[in-house]
Amino acid sequence: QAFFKPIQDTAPPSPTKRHTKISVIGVGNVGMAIAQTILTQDLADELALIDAKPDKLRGEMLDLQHAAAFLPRTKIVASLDYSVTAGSDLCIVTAGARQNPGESRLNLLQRNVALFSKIIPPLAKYSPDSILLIVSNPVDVLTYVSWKLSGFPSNRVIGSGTNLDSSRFRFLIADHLDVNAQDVQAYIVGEHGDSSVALWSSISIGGVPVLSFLKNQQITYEKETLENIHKAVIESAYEVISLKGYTSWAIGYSVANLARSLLRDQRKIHPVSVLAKGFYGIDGGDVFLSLPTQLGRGGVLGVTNIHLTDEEVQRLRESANTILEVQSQLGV
Ligand code: 6V0
Repeated sequence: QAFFKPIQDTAPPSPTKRHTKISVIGVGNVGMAIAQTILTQDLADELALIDAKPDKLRGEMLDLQHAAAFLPRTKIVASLDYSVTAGSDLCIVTAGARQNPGESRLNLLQRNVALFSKIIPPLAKYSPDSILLIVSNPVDVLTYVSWKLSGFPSNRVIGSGTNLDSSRFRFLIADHLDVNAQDVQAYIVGEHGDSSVALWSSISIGGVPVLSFLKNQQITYEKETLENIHKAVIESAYEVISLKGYTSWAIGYSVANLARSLLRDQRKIHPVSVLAKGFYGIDGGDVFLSLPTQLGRGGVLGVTNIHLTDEEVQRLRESANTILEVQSQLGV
């Protein structure tokens, strides 16, 4: 029932072009912001959606499909059944209980671990070569849980971690100094949450290291100003949630940016949650937390070895211990 009639001697389609497939698990505020950013940025040939609520799932699928006339061509499918995710290159997990106003991320844990034991095994079964990208909170512990449940090598299990915190950080520094956030190199590492660590020593703008520049110019930079910026980053999520009920746009862009680095082999450095054992003196056990990591088609390509001050190393280890302590109560 071809609409067009082929011209004479048409060769069969070449099988060489790779078909890129992304699955998004959970079509809530976060999953849909990610899905729509993936579509507008033309990152996949096929997008599969999964959720536990059939009406919501079908409604969201149709709503996205109806935008086809305005978007790069992407096949959009949705189902309650995980077979729809088969052959994914990247599985992004956003399903979960939502963080309530004032609720700490760690409180969400027990609810979400039970849920993940139903989500990760079928994903791993249908897409055994995929990269898992975990977004649900508490993201570091759930990335560890996903690593255990999937049996995947650790280079293919990544948490979105402090990628979002770092972009909030870059925005606030840029705003404070009136520069473009894209010119600000700055990392927040460690736990995505209250014990995250701001790496002040490595901040640079347009290649100029900020702290040593200020010292050379004998500008006294009040430590308090710096700490307030980090505090504002930590409070950002709570503030947005208390104002609009959830966060969505920034996490949507930040996860689509990770998807691009992974699937398009960008080899860019992102602060994301990876198996951190053995780095920066973290040796207390298997723990996932965010470190500046190079991402490409193979997943985690490596962790960068940036210089940290003694205080930053100390804080990073404390961040690791906070997560390990929670993990020890899980029995996963
Ligand atoms: P939401 O809008 O409540 O969406 C969650 C979705 O998951 C809903 O559509 C549910 O129906 C679905 N769901 C629940 N159980 C299942 C299941 N077993 N299988 C499939 N789907 C299921 O929440 P929202 O989208 O706002 O947040 C999702 C998660 O992302 C939460 O855990 C947030 O805390 C987390 N975030 C993580 C961020 C990060 O930087 N890592 C940032 C923002 C939010």
